[in-house]
Amino acid sequence: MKRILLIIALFAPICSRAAKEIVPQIVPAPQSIEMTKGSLKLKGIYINCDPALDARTVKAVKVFADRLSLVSGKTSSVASPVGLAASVDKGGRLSGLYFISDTRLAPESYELSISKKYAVVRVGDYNGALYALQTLRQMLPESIYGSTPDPSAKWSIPCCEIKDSPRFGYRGILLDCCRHFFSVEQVKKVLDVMYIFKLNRLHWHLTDDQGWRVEIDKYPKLTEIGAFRNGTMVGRDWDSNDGIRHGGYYTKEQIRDIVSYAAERGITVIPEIDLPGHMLAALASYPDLGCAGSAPYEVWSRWGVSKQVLNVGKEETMRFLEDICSEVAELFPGEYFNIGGDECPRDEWKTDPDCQAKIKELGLVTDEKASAEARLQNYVTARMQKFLASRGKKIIGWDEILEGELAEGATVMSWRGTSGGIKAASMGYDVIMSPNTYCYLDYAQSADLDNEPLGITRDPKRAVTLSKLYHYEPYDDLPAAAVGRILGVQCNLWTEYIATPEHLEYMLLPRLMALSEVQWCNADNKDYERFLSCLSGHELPILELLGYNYRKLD
Ligand code: TNX
Repeated sequence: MKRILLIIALFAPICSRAAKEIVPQIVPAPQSIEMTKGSLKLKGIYINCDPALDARTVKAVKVFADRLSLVSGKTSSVASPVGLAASVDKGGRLSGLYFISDTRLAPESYELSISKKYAVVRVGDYNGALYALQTLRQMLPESIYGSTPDPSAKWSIPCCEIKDSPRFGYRGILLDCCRHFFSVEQVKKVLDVMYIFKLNRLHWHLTDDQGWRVEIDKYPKLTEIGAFRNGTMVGRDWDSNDGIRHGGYYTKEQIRDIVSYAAERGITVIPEIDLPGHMLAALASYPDLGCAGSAPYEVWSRWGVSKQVLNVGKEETMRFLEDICSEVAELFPGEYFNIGGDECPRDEWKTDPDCQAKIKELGLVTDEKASAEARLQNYVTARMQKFLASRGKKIIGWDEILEGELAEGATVMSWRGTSGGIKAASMGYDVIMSPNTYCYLDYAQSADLDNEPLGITRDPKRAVTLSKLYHYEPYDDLPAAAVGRILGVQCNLWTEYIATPEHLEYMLLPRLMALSEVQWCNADNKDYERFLSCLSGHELPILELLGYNYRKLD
């Protein structure tokens, strides 16, 4: 007996290490994964596509097969639409990979059944297929992400059964290209890394006080004038200006290119035209749309909230907004349109004759619930909501749109902590949780601010560490009846202090991976230790290979 115990004691560490080694390091962790014995070779194989799969899916499978052939040094080919009979070994047995359309599966979900001879991949829809491919990639050696042949690597995947689907349908990142402009290539690089970690919404912040970034045919000055600023404040010195002209914008053609690049990766791009505040770049371009006594205007060189605001009492201004949104809506095929609505200073409205006349005309009053000016903003929101509905879009707005009375059917993005989201969900509105307390990627990644790049907040308590973000639970403090209203979670990458691609990636990574588990995994399927070991063992080397800058783990 003693000897048996001794043998067990001697071998247990080896066995558990061996067992650990074969558990694939997948982020975000699949909902369920059951390991079985052995592995399946993925070198020089046939990948069989069910004829029921659509052309896009087959194309994505081919992209995978081509990359696999390149790096493994042996051709793997896709048989389609020949169907399931295509690939059998000499003994007539199934072999290779079988991609099967299974419409019983929920949107974006997939199942992988991997045995020593073959694997069956069931996919519910296009995104499900993409995510199955991403999971397969993460089960392979890191060099699958590169384009350098690596024939001596172990081109096989462990036998297992995976059933996977996301917790939330909305899994987003906001990218602010206004405070600093980023090239089309850089936006695509962000989309690429979102795709690896199964994010599916890019909230693209395209207009702000510091720059207008989208070409509008009817109002060319928005990009001639509004897309450039004469310098930027330096560090935290509000009265300084580096004197360097900064700016840029995306042509409609570039936007279409980005939208289709994203769609190929299962990502919907949602534009944000931030209104009626954050509009200095537009006012600098069309000063007639401002409030009485407010001019002159210039595209802002500082951060913060400008007091200068659109004159929404004028019908001309409302038509301007509608025309812009109409052109922008045409560029983005998704169902949502973000109209901003945050941090709108309403002081100028208090004294502007047009705004006051509008308040009177609409019979808006100030009472204990809201000011007449807050209600004027509600009127703008409701009007834009109606207009965009006529263009087939639903609106999303920041939680300020809740002040006063919000029209039904709007989705609220909760940024000032979680309370706005909890309130909105309890009132029956759809909500996207994006609290600055957990989800602000412009906040430092450590409380040790001296060793982090200069950022928007100087308070170490507000740091959004990897662990803090990882442990965010969007259902906390939410009444049970409101749970179904949470569409998902988003992190925001504001770029006041982020001017270069390297810094942008440093702020994004690896926090994007922690976010991916908040968005994808059920609460009981999260495990910070497992997550960290995946990062250091597999995911960070992938980022390295792909040439991303990222913050090293503590
Ligand atoms: C608040 S979040 C903003 C942004 C800033 C950000 C800086 C939101 C709706 N408005 O305009 O960039 O804080 O952290």
